[in-house]
Amino acid sequence: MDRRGLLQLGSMALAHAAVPRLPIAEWAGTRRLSTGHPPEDNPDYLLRIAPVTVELDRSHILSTIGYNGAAPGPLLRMRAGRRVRIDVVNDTDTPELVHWHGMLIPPEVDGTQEEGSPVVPPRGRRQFELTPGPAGSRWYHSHAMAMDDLHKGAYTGQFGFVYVEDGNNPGRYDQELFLALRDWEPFFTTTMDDEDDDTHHGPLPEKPATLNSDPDGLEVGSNTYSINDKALGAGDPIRVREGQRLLIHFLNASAIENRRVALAGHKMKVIALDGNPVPTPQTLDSIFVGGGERIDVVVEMNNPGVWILGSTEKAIRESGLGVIVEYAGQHRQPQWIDPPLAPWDYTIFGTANSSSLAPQKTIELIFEKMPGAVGKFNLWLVNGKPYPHEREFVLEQGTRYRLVMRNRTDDAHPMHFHRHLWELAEINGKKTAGIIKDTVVVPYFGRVMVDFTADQPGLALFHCHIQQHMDYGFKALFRYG
Ligand SMILES: [Cu+2]
Repeated sequence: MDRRGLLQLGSMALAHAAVPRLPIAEWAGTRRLSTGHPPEDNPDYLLRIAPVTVELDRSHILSTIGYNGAAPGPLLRMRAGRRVRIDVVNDTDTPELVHWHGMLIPPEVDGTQEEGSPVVPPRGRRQFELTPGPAGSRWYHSHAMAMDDLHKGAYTGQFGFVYVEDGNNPGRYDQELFLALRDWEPFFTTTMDDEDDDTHHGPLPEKPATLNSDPDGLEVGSNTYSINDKALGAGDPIRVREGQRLLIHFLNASAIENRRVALAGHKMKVIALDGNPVPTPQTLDSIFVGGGERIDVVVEMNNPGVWILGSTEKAIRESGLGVIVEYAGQHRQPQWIDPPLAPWDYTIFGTANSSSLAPQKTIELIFEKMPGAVGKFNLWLVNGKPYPHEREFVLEQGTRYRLVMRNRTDDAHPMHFHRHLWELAEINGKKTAGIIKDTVVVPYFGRVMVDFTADQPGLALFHCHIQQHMDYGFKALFRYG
């Protein structure tokens, strides 16, 4: 390791020591030059991909691949519009890709093989240069294919937050927390204990008249969970005082499942979805976070006690997906209270009319599952076939499109579009506007419409954010004509 590497790791370790509970380390900041471009070969950030151990609790220490010696990796704070150089060092034996989720950046640095981004070679190093934006909660993660290897891609600890600042304060708050929901030690299973029912509201507009009765292939499950790198009860609690306001940035960094979480004894005011402020903030008992999605909430600490923030599912919460929130001077057992569970409905955060152009063209996207069609696994189809598609999805520069996503499967899928932002238009027949997202959960047998302007030339990947679904066909490449 060169001297600079040692310095960077040294400052990172200090930052970790100062904030033990949260893997937050703005460690490259001290090295950033105050004006102009850094000279060539002088990165603003360095990410080192290498084996890490994660101590979920004292008796549960696991081995995975992570960034800079930890999982999650460091919180990277960037300035919207200020160009940065990022060096990625790959200390593993397999090629890697770092994807910058939610950023409007060119395909060469977006971090997917499908779009032609270069890999970081095994035992190699590569520099990426990008202009972060838009402002808000973004994240970075491995975009490597895993297929049937549950020690690769998004199953590993290769994920972390990027917060892109633009100088606008998202409201007054006393503490800012970044909480990533995670599962670990994935395995193949036929029984999925998921929370997809939460996305069901009312009709099932895309339910086929006859259902495929072939037995399902193996999917991926987990019994081990955490928030950031700690299981519920391990690590330090989140310490608060009565009267404080917490700003919490949630991320579902799971490769497997959508999640619903709540903070017992409190309501959460949702102010942003996928890092983008919503037109109509709503105060709710719980939130539903699809794989890859982010939700920013503000919580008024107005109910002194010791509480659990975690999964609304008992088994999942008690297997680690939670964290204790402790008011100053309170010393009782952490309490959980089941919140009333209303169906998750994106449209309540919207407004009546879009300020953007009406869509000029419509693209239909039909999702289907072929149970057990690839050996032990299911095959996933977009418009009748798995990836790759040839020239089905060709965009005209400047045109505003409507995507109509018809989910003819019995799973909810968090669909993600790279390098573009969607405006939600309709969820299962309910119209909305003004909600800007890069990932949207399409309910099972449900229909979601989103609009976007084709203003980011180059290849753009569209896919389900559940790693196994993506690997087995559930993706499509959009190109510009
Ligand atoms: Cu999926």
